[in-house]
Parts: sequence; structure tokens; C-alpha cells
Amino acid sequence: MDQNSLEKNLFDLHIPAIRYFHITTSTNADALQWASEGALDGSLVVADQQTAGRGRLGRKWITTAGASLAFSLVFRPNEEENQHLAWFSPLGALAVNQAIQEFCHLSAWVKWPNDVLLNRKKVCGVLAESAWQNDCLIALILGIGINISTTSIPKETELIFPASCLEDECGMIIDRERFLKAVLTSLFNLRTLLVSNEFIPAWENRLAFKGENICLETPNGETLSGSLAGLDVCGNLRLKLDSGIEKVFPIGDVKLRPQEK
Ligand code: BT5
Repeated sequence: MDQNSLEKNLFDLHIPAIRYFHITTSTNADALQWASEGALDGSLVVADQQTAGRGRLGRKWITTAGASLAFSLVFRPNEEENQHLAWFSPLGALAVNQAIQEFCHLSAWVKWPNDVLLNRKKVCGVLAESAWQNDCLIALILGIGINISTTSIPKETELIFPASCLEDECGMIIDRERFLKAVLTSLFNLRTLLVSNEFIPAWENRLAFKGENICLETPNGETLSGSLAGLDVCGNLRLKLDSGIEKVFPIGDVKLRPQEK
């Protein structure tokens, strides 16, 4: 993977500009910087290795040279998309799901709100970050990290949820650039759903653990258990508590895991 091969292979996606780094701190940091310098909607940053890849709320994302995919897109959401900024990260997860289906003929699932699971293990994480000037959104950065081959899987001590990689789960060798192209193609196509009433059903259709008993840990440390009922019209998670009452959780730092059987 390099600047030339990316430009050649992604040519027909009409991406306005691509920046490839052999090694960088974080493609999201690069994309945020580029957005402040005027990067156009759809501009793409790709790195072979990240030394400070980030997850949500200060967590780390590990990217291994030659084994992972790490990339970020600069989006300039239009007025309608501005109403659904929280949906960009599940949009990224759905695009990865589609690419997995196409490449490996396996069904992946979205662990609400935005992790991609294959066989109940995390193979991809998505991080959306926005840049504001006063009350005005300048750009939304959508960062996606995918574990492709075995060495991309972090040590267990680094993980809060079991992880795997596409090659181990799919039992085939995956070309990173071809897979990147499949994800980007799905992403650009699915983006039109953001402003339609088809987005929530499409997301809910791929929701992991639906109907199963799960545990949710809220930011203030409270743990709740119940059955995952689905999504509401805003994409919030509906949890049916053991008491029978339904509680709704906005997209935020809620940790979700299936209940031990
Ligand atoms: C995420 O956060 O899963 C979002 C990850 C987004 C990474 C991309 S890579 C390109 C772009 N540039 C960046 O700097 N970031 C984005 P979260 O849900 O908070 O999960 C983070 C947690 O996942 C960590 O605390 C670890 O437990 C676990 N983790 C870290 N690296 C992992 C990996 N390679 N595979 C599976 N799990 C991992």
C-alpha cells in the first residue's frame, strides 16, 4: 500500500484527495488538521501504522503495520445531514458490514453504537469526531480501524471486549486495498440513507445481541441488565429491564456486553 497504488485503485470513487502515511500518530488527527486547512468533502487519509490511534473517550486503538487498515474521511455534512451527526459512526460500521458480506459472505453485526463484530468478536472500531467554529460545524471526521490479519489483534490485556481479525474469521487472505475500496464504495452509497427513514431500520437489522440479555455500564458506573429491544427513531438503544420497564440510552459512552450464560 502506498500513495500511488491507493490513487490508482481508488480512482473511480472520485475521492477529491488522498493522503497516505507509512506511519502517523492518528489518521483522525491528520484529517482534523487537513479539514482546518480546507480539505474537501470525501478527502481520505490512510496510514499503514498509527502510533497514537484513538478510540472513544480517550481510549486507545491499536494499528499494526502491514496487518491493519486505518483510515479517516473528511466530511462536510450538508444541512440535512447535520441533523443526524450521531449516525455517521454507525454508518461507517454498516459500510464495513456490507464489505465483509461481499468479500467473505459472512454476516457481521454492529455492537451498538459502532463496533463491528464477527462471530461475536470485535474486528473493527469507528470513531467520529467533529470540528466546530462557534456554533457552526466545520467538518465531521469519520475514522475506521479494521483488523485484517492475525498480527493486528491486540493482546488480551489491551482489550475491554474480545477481538479478532477478518482473515481469521473468514478463513481467507484479504487484500487491504481491495477491502478498503469495498468499504468506501458502501460508505458513499449508504450515506444517502442518512437523510431517509431507511437508516434506522438498516442499522437495526444488523444490530448485535438483539433480543438477548445484555449488561450496560453507564458513564457513572451504574450497571443495568435486560433484554436488548432495539433502537428508537433517533438511534437510541432500547433496553427492556428485568422489571419489564423499557429504558432508552442515548449514544454515548455506554459499555455493552452480552450477559454471561
Ligand atoms: C473504537 O473506540 O473502537 C474506535 C476506534 C477507531 C479507530 C480508527 S483507526 C483510524 C482512525 N484514527 C484514529 O486515531 N482512530 C480511528 P472504542 O469503542 O472506544 O474502543 C476502544 C477499545 O477497543 C480499546 O479500549 C481496546 O479495548 C479495544 N481495542 C483497541 N485496539 C483494538 C483493535 N485493534 N482491535 C480490537 N479492539 C481494540
